[in-house]
Amino acid sequence: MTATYPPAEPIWCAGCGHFGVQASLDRALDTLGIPRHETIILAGIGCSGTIQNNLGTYGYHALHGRVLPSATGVALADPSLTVVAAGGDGDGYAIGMGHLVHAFRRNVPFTYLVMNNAIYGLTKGQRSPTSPRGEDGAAPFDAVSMGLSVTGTTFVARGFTRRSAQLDRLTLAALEHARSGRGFAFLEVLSPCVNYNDTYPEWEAALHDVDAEADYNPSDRASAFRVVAEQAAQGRMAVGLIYRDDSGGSGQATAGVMADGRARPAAADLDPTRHAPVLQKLLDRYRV
Ligand SMILES: Cc1ncc(C[n+]2csc(CCOP(=O)(O)OP(=O)(O)O)c2C)c(N)n1
Ligand code: SF4
Ligand SMILES: [Mg+2]
Repeated sequence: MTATYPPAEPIWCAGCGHFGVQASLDRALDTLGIPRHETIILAGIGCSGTIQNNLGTYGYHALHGRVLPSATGVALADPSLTVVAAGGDGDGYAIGMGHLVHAFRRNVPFTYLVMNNAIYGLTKGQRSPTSPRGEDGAAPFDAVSMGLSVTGTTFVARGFTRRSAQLDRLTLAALEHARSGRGFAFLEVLSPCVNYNDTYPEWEAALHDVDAEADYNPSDRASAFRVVAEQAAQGRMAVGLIYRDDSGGSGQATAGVMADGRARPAAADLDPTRHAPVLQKLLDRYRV
């Protein structure tokens, strides 16, 4: 028997930025004609970690900070699916930070949407790694700079929920990058928490839009890094399509082959029953 579930109503506070992220993702799936039953959203823990209930796709609620290894497994096991990982700055940049570095390195093709509100929203407003320098003296973490610094990174973008037209374009570009097999598409969305950290006005004033720069070249990693660093030194944040490497193969999604021509791990290799005899042999060593 097959059970289907109607999309849930979002549980977010009125005015929460996460509505904008969801709306852009909803529109991007429609624009690209991606059926909901061929899409899976895996989400972390937090207010952001409920988006997977709302769009009529498959959904998976990962352990706190573990959305990226879960999404990596799904993307490798079934390359025909559109795989979207989603979560907050707390989930992705604190407990989940180690996985983010390796997701950039491995460049497995799926999209990662981080709803950055510089706070732990669900647990009522504790500081997160992107909170401004506070009493503890810790500097805020910038995932865009980190992503640019990892060899193997192929897509880095940042949007703002209040700039919905740009966010629509970036979400589309991220999905297309991942779905064409080019690799891991990282899109951080500045998504204010109106309840505990209403940053709408200050972020609006601090943005530097690289998409509006006539001579900005998103395929030039070194100059992308320089622009992001220069803006950060002035207390500003670069938004837009910051870096995209299109050189990875044909970009055509094929079930068995990655963009660079290497074979994907076959679904059969991931079948646990194939490895049952080996596992049994290992377990037998501990028999008393
Ligand atoms: C292992 C574990 N540690 C801590 C928590 C408590 N907790 C729940 S959500 C959360 C952080 C949420 O912040 P963020 O990822 O930024 O999402 P937001 O609510 O801001 O969208 C934490 C620490 C938990 N659920 N599990
Ligand atoms: S507490 Fe903040 S992050 Fe959570 S739903 Fe409300 S506005 Fe959004
Ligand atoms: Mg948060």
